Amino acid sequence: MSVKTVICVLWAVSVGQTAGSQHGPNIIIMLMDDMGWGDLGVFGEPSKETPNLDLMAAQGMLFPNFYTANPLCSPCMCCFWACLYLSITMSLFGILAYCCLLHITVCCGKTLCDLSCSYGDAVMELDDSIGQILAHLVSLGIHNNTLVFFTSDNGAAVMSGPHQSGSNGPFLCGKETTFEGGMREPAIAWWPGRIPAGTVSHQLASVMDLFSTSLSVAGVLPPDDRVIDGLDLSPVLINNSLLDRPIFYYRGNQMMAVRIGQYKVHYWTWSNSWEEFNTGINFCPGQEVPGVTTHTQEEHTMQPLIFHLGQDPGERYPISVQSEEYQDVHRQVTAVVEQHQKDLIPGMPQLNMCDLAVMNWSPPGCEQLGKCLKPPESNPWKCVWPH
Ligand SMILES: [Ca+2]
Repeated sequence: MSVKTVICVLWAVSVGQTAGSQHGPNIIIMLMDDMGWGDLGVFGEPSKETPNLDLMAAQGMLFPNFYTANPLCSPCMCCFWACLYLSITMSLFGILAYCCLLHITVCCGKTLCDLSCSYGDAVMELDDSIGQILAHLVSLGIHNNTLVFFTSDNGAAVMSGPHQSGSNGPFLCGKETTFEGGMREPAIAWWPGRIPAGTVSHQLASVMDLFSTSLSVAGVLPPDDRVIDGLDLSPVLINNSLLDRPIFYYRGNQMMAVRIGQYKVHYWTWSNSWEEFNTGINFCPGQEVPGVTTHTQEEHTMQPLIFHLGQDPGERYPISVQSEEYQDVHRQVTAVVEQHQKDLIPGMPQLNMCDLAVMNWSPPGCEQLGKCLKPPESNPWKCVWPH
């Protein structure tokens, strides 16, 4: 079986930067595709396949409580494009933006079609590349003026099987779900001389914060004609401050859960449909939790499921609704959710277009196999996504 891992690396590099420059810092954001929290040696991956990322964490700040904005690729990527789009209007910055979609055809040094390699091989290639990028920054002498942030767009796609996907460590389920395995991501910030080396921040943080943070470290004010959901993490990066904030877990337009402090409160639960599950697709293989990893969309609005992620990172043991702890958390989170719903301005969906012409009619290598199909005429229509 071949492994196809896609990495999207977004670079925002200020032009003409040299050591000791008076201009704003360079900012590099590295966004991995489907890499899981548990894939990094520094988070406990036993085969230690990420020495460069582990070194990056040792030289920078590790975020064990970092979240994506959505457990699927595209909505998460949008945060970054929005960030870059606004960034290129900045007068202080010259921006070079590259999106490198690197199908890891290089792993094992062969082409993808006849490739036999594991997810671990792809991770090792990726880790090596990141080591080279950081070393290059040092060799250019611009490392003290460059913020590098590493994270992933969603959790590991555990439905693909143990050798074809990454690890979400102790967390429940994976990609496409709003359980921790789908939304909690590995994250490292690196900026020698500014971010204290070897630090761990327990800040609840989100990929959306990278926009506000990038503006802040560049000395640019955010636009004031809209609500910005991300926080400026620069006090966290520089002073290891802790900012009080909730994390909202969305699947499509539905707010599924909220985290405040160590508590996670599920208003809805869903893994995938029975229909899909019965075809052999399991978003939570070996991790079914009755009443939690449900195959129908279950509403718990009146009596949400509450977990203490510090004591129960796998979301297996809901806190008793009779307990004082439950009542306290429920009271607190209700106020947070009411405020959130009051402030929320729904956006217009922009990713609900389908077009048969852009589907994978001609996968790489199909010519050799004689199995290429001719795509139909482009005829996009508005379609409904189930999540
Ligand atoms: Ca992804």
